[in-house]
Amino acid sequence: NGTETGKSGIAVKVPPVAHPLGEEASEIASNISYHAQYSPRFSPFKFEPEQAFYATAESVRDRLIKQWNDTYLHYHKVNPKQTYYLSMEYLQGRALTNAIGNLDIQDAYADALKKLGHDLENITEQERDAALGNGGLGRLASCFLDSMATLNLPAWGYGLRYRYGLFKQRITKAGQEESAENWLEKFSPWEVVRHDIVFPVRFFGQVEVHPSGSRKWVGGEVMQAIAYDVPIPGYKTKNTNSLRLWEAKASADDFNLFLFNDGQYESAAQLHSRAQQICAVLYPGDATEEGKLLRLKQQFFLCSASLQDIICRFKERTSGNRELDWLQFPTKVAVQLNDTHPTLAIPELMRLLMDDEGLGWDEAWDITSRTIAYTNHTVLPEALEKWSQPVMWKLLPRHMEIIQEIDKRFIEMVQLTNPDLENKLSGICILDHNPQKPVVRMANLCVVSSHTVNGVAQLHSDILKSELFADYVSIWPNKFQNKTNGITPRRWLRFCSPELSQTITKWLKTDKWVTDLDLLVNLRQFADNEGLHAEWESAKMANKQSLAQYILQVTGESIDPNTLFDIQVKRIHEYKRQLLNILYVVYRYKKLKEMTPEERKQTTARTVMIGGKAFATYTNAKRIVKLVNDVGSVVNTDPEVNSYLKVVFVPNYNVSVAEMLIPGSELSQHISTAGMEASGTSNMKFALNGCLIIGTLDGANVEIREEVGEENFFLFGATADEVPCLRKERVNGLFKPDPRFEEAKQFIRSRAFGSYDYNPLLDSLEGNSGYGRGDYFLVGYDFPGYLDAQERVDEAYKDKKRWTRMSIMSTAGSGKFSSDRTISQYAKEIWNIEECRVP
Ligand code: B1N
Repeated sequence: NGTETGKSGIAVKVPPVAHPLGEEASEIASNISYHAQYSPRFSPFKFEPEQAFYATAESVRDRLIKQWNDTYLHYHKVNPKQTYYLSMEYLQGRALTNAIGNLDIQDAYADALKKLGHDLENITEQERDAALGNGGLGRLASCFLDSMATLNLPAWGYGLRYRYGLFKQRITKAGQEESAENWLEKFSPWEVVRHDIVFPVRFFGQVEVHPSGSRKWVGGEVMQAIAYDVPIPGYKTKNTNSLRLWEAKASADDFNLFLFNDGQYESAAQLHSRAQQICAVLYPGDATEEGKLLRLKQQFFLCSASLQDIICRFKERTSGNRELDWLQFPTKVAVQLNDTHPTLAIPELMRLLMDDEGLGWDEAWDITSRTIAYTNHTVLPEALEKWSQPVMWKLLPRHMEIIQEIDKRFIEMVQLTNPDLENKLSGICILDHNPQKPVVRMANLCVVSSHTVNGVAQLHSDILKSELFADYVSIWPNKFQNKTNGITPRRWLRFCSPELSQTITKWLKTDKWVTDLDLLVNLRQFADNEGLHAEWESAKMANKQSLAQYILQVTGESIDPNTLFDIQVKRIHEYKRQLLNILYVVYRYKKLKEMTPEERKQTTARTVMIGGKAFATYTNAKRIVKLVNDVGSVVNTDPEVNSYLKVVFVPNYNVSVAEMLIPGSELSQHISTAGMEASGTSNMKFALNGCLIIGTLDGANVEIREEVGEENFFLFGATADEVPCLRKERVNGLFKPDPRFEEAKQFIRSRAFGSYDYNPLLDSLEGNSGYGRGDYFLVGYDFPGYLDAQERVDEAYKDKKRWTRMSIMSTAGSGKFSSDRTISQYAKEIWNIEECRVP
């Protein structure tokens, strides 16, 4: 099997040359061997899983590069209108399974690796997650890239190549501990550095006025942006798009040899180390002024490099021997801003068009506002970006002039066309001149400058129109749209749950659902079919067993696959109400303790899994993490109860952990205070995998419930339009808490789960005012309804047939939530781009 014993007596792997395999598999095996030997990154003659992973990835990359180059050339030749998705975050996760699956060569790769003494599944687990994002917004960007390639759309992503991704989470006695996620520690086999794609990006400096009246930004500090490209293959298509990630470097002449030879090593390389700071980490802490400035620099760096590149490509593709027609720009380029984080693309495009290309204001404004569109992802006031005017003047003086001018013209326009809005102007204009804290309101700049603004689920888009952006609707009634989020069915069903996928394909008699997810509705006709039930249950059980295996491995806790697997995984945030979940677990535990052994046997045994990262400085979120772990320590070691209830905190939740959890889930919790979760996307992944949802009428839950049927959704809680009134009632002391809610809190206060002081956390659910106090998130109000919904869950689970039917109906109703549907709608209704298939 290619193993020889070397002189040292150490077994070394010598990859074989010829294989008794199918032609494709043997070609693959020799290609993997070739990379192991001739793309050396490790000591020779080592071919352990890690080396096998890198060699396999490089071999897959070889195949991708051919079609990647073809795609580039094809787009260049056809010159279609192209979309550029600007995002500060991408949560790509692992790429190997996805690439092999999209290329449709799983079997050949599995065979080839077997011959080389390895197991494909085991090899794929060697890959580090690319975690260049925080949560839903970053993962959405990655799902979108997958759909854009699968739909053969000319569309690229632009982002930053962070050296350290989202922190790694470890759970200790003290709770969550963070450490740097060094995903590039070895190297990434997927990125290709383009040494010829380099653009200068300026910071600070001043504006120079020429006698002609034209203005130019000069001086300051200039960094170089260098492109790292990642291939984005589509599913069973040649089209392979690019995710272009920028890295900052100083130019060679910025190294001061004179200072260095004088022994002043740090000063000599000062610009180099400042350049390294820019892409060092995802979301630098913004508690300090330095942190805020660095984040702003990152945002501008992304915008400036990307737009220079886009303009360059426009010139290359369009001009030929004709003279450039700038008015064609919006017919060739669509730029989508993923939230306000890349807002500086607006003044930067204006600047490039006016100061570098010599266009006038009106022309530049026309081009910019026809090119750019903006997606809003949140209505939470603390997440709406506002940048200090003095900081912006210092870092980006020319952009501030432009923003001022946009604001001035907007105000004049409103006064002329909508005089009735005069008293609203101070709220909708861009610059807030509050003398205490003058700021630039980025969302306002986006709305004013974009041709289209969209929310990410119907309810969220309605709230944007009726509340956050209400005053703009009377100015531009047609600017606002909804684009309900979606998820890629490849990663989130086809590849993460091969067993269930096979069952679906067998019963639908086609695998076309992988790219046409609406076909899943055809499962409905078999919802009561015993044959399907048996296969469905066995696929879910296999996934539950793998999940139990995984939990044992990462937590040491053994969980029983015959219990109800109940999961809540997402960033820890008070509005997502993990606290509601754990308070109910505490209540359930207390009731179990009070029961007789006979009574306990009548209950539905559950394993509650909760996972997610808390922002490092978010105290209450970290307290919630600690509480879940403390409750787990007590419940799981209580022999009276632990066969009926277990509580597990799943550490370091990320994309690849999600791929393990979601297929094994039966119930998942999406229980945010109504009106606060813009959409949610894990709700879609769970539903697609036949997991039932217990949830509120928030974000995309509303649409999921419509699609899967209300009888297949465990609904509870206040609605978004009731929330403001309920908050007022609390403030006025009109709220009477349910005794069961008091009982649960009291049980924790009694130190039943250890000596840690949870009073401050529980106090946030009491009192009567303030954000985060006075139970702003209405945990107390929704508690009784939640208990009731949980009882309905227990009842339903006791009837296995009924549960399996609900599970099938859940998958069958998930077709709408394919990101292919979402992206087709963006393409038609916002970007105006068409398929450009590589022949
Ligand atoms: O975007 C997701 C939605 O499904 C979620 O409901 C929403 O919460 C999420 C500042 C954000 N909104 N805002 C952010 C991310 C990073 C940051 O620095 C805000 N993330 C969301 C996809 O639409």
